[in-house]
Amino acid sequence: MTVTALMDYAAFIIHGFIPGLNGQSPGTFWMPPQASTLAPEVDWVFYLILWICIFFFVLIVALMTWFVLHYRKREGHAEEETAHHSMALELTWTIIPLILVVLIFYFGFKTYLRMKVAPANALEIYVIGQKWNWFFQYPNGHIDEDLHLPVDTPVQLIIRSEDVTHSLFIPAFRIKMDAVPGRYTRAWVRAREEGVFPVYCAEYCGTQHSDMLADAIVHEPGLYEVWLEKASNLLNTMTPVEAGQYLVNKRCSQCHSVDGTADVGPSFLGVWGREETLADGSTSVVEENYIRESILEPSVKIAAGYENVMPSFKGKLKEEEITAIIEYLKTLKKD
Ligand code: HEC
Ligand SMILES: [Cu+2]
Repeated sequence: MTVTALMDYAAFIIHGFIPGLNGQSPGTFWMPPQASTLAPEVDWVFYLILWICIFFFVLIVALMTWFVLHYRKREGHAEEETAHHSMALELTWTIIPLILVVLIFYFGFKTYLRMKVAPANALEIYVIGQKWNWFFQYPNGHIDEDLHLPVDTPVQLIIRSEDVTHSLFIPAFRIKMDAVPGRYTRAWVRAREEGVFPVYCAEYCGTQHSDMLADAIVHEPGLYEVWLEKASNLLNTMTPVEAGQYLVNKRCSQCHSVDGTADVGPSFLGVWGREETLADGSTSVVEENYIRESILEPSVKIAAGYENVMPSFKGKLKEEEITAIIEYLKTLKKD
């Protein structure tokens, strides 16, 4: 590593300590980009607390070290009388921290309120957490695996879970909100810049938790509508086999491979027409109805050797989409 590279690296790290410097930046060593209007505010409170902590850490450790050295027990030094009470000191170290915590509360609460209350005209998008995928449902009913949103527009996310507790985490937007079964939670965002930002699940929700990823895609003005129109009519622009492949890639591939390797679920390679042994010892031929039932009511027939962990896609895949998946599975023949 050259000296300049080291210096660039140091500057990158230090840069991350100074609020305000990273306005429209690609992020710092410490922080993701500030892609939402609330991000700079959140970071400001974070840096305020960080700098107060750094200041007192240095002050306290320095004083402590100095006291230990200065007042250590030595030859020829009589033991000193300990002071019992100092009104001035007591007041100082009560009033200064009081002012500091009131300030932290003031800025923290102000930002918290702004995060809680979305503008009334916000675009509403439903977010569904399900082992182990995020789904986003748009106002026209279209369900997608990624969060698409227009730039500079308030978007209200209404979040729920189909199974266990998940947590919608979009670092670039400074959003982290639990998806709790049996209730709705909310978060909102106004994206500042176009781009693609990662979406995570921040609540450990089972074996594939770390694969519960999606993209937040911020579109430039006008292009969100174009995308929504196109995505909603996917089946009109592709052949069923192409659409089926697309859907399997997006929704099934974290559990089902198409190359013969068994994953959480059986591979789709050669699945069509196979005589499947079920957990109760009976057999069933894999044809249209078997696949449709597997997708809508996965716990009715369990393939032997596998756990009953496949989520139901009822309401998440249209009948035409299920047909498209079936058409695609038919093409995955073992040769
Ligand atoms: C969370 C993991 C997971 C996801 C996501 C998932 N599956 Fe499954 N799937 C399984 C498991 C595990 C089994 C075996 C147990 C059972 O039969 O329910 C299975 C079984 C199946 C079967 C029966 C296969 C056989 O050989 O009997 C079909 C068909 C199927 N899944 C289709 C799909 C489709 C289509 C999707 C995407 C729309 C999908 N699955 C998404 C886990 C998953
Ligand atoms: Cu999760």
